[in-house]
Amino acid sequence: MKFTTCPLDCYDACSVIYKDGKLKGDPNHPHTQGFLCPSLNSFLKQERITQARYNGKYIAMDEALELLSSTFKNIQNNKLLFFKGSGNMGKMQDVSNLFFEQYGATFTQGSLCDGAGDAGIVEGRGVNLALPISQIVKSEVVVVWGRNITTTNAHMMNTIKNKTLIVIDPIKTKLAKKADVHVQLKPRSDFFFAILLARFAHLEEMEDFDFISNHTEGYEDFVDFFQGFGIKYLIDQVDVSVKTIMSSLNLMKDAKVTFLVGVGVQKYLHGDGVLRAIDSFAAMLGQFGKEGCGVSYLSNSAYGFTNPFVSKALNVVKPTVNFGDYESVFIQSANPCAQMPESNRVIEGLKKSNVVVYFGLYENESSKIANLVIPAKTFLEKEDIRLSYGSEFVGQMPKVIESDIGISEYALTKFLVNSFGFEPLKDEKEYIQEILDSNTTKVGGYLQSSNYNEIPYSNGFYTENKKFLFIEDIEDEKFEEEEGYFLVTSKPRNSINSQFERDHYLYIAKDMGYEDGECVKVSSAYGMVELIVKISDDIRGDCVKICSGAKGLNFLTPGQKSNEGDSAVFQEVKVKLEKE
Ligand SMILES: Nc1nc2c(c(=O)[nH]1)N[C@H]1C(S)=C(S)[C@@H](COP(=O)(O)OP(=O)(O)OC[C@H]3O[C@@H](n4cnc5c(=O)[nH]c(N)nc54)[C@H](O)[C@@H]3O)O[C@H]1N2
Ligand SMILES: Nc1nc2c(c(=O)[nH]1)N[C@H]1C(S)=C(S)[C@@H](COP(=O)(O)OP(=O)(O)OC[C@H]3O[C@@H](n4cnc5c(=O)[nH]c(N)nc54)[C@H](O)[C@@H]3O)O[C@H]1N2
Ligand code: SF4
Ligand SMILES: [Mo]
Repeated sequence: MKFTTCPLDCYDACSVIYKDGKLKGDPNHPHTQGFLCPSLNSFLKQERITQARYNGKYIAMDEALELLSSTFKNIQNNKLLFFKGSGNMGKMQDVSNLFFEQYGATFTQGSLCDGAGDAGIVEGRGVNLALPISQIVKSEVVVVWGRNITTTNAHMMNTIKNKTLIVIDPIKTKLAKKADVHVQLKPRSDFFFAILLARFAHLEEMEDFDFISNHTEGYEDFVDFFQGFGIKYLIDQVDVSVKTIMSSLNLMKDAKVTFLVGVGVQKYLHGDGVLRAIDSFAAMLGQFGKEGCGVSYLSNSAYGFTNPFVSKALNVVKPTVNFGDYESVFIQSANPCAQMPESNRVIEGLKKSNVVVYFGLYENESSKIANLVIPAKTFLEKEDIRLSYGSEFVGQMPKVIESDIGISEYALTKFLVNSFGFEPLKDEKEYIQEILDSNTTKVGGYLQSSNYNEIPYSNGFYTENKKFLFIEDIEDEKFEEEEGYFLVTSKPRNSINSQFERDHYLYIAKDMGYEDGECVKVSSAYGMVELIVKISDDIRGDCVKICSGAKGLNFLTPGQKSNEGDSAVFQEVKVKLEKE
């Protein structure tokens, strides 16, 4: 029996036992408590790439590595793009930085995921810390805001059991059905909803003036700012009843509230403003730095840890990168042909690049387009460690099995630095130890980030004057007038983005003129895809839902970046439907 940690891009970072060729949950872990989700349960069954190939011809790993090295020796250094995704959250994924930086390759900055919201949090708090599970347990009211806990963060369900629950989501999710109040607002209206809550909280005198005067700055400007929005205007924007708004606010009165916010609220140009408005509402109620309260988003898990792989390379913005500008593109742990926005542009760009290298586990849209395919090792076959963006826990990931298939990121990087005569790598365990030693504490037999030895922000915020800065401005390009359905593109139950069992349906409300099983053409200003309809009782009539990982989905989405945070804005688009 050996212990490891799930490597997948997920809030939970489950503690895992590998025994007799099987993966099982670790029943003793205080947060993840023994069960695994459908994705990790299908990990060992998933067909993987077993052999390297070049232009369709199978080759030995040695040959693949020589080809890689000679390709890189024959191009201009800044014409090599290093593109890394989030197929595996292990810290050793970043060891490749050490080669690509010395080589002079171009890196990407920004995010396809949580970057816009993160930027908004940093503006107000200085550093984006998670709320430890140990604090969420102590809260009385939980507000789940644009996060689909039962699907994407399943182990949180235990933590929030028996608490008063408010869900804010345009979809009636499984959790929304169990909630005390479900605010089924219009997509893209969360900024207005946060402002509405602040307006009503002010009228109801719910402010914590002690907290406001000691720990924040700009409250008066915030009041002026939210009072600048008329109540009727705000209610029209969010499209929910006053009764629903008031019942959610009343539940928060004099309670310890935790807000669990997900990426759903910020896949828009103004995503930073949404998170900052949510934070500002929580701050006026004094819900920071105390027991049992706070706002938790996908946090900066690396805060406080040493990063032996930090890179000062030239960066281009990730969601808008033009692959066609590079002679060679090295894709690691990513499937950009499916997961980047504006697939037409991505695929055209990659076709212009002379040598596309795909370094991954599975065949997908990106491995198909690649010239050189190099199989990776799985998390079970290499040394690693992972942090969690959803909790305080740190997971060790020692090698638990030997395998002849694939190569690890460490071994590939070692080959390249040696082949180029660059500074040699340290032993891989040394890097892992360095990360561990920098910021971990053992609590109840499990490692956690030392940042959480105290309640986050209890000693002040991480801004210059240690105070929280309220929002007082928003840049919000309106697209409401545009015709069509809002595109809600959230996470599927049985896959992690494009890995495992992908969900390819178009979900739409009934009585919209479509039937189950029907094929429809979905189009936007960026492209078109044909999908099969599934009627759902859980969706507002003004939206359709297509899960992340659905084939062709990102032909519909805009290759733009958010106002702040260099993040993708997958939902900044409306779509039209046409019958076949
Ligand atoms: N099973 C599974 N788990 C996963 C993943 C997966 O693919 N599958 N992916 C992982 C990754 S990469 C991430 S980043 C996390 C993300 O996990 P979550 O933060 O849960 O993100 P999403 O599923 O994208 O969206 C969450 C919710 O936001 C709602 N939503 C959409 N638009 C809006 C809006 O405008 N306002 C509001 N209030 N809500 C809105 C959606 O209906 C959905 O219920 O999950 C991780 N966990
Ligand atoms: N429309 C729409 N698009 C989205 C999203 C959305 O909600 N809607 N979500 C966005 C978000 S939040 C995210 S995080 C991105 C995710 O997008 P990606 O980062 O592209 O993630 P995946 O689709 O999971 O593909 C990861 C790849 O990593 C490879 N891999 C897995 N483990 C390893 C390993 O150990 N080593 C190596 N070398 N490779 C490995 C696998 O082969 C897999 O194909 O997608 C974004 N795209
Ligand atoms: S994907 Fe998430 S829920 Fe599933 S096993 Fe991994 S960490 Fe746990
Ligand atoms: Mo993500």
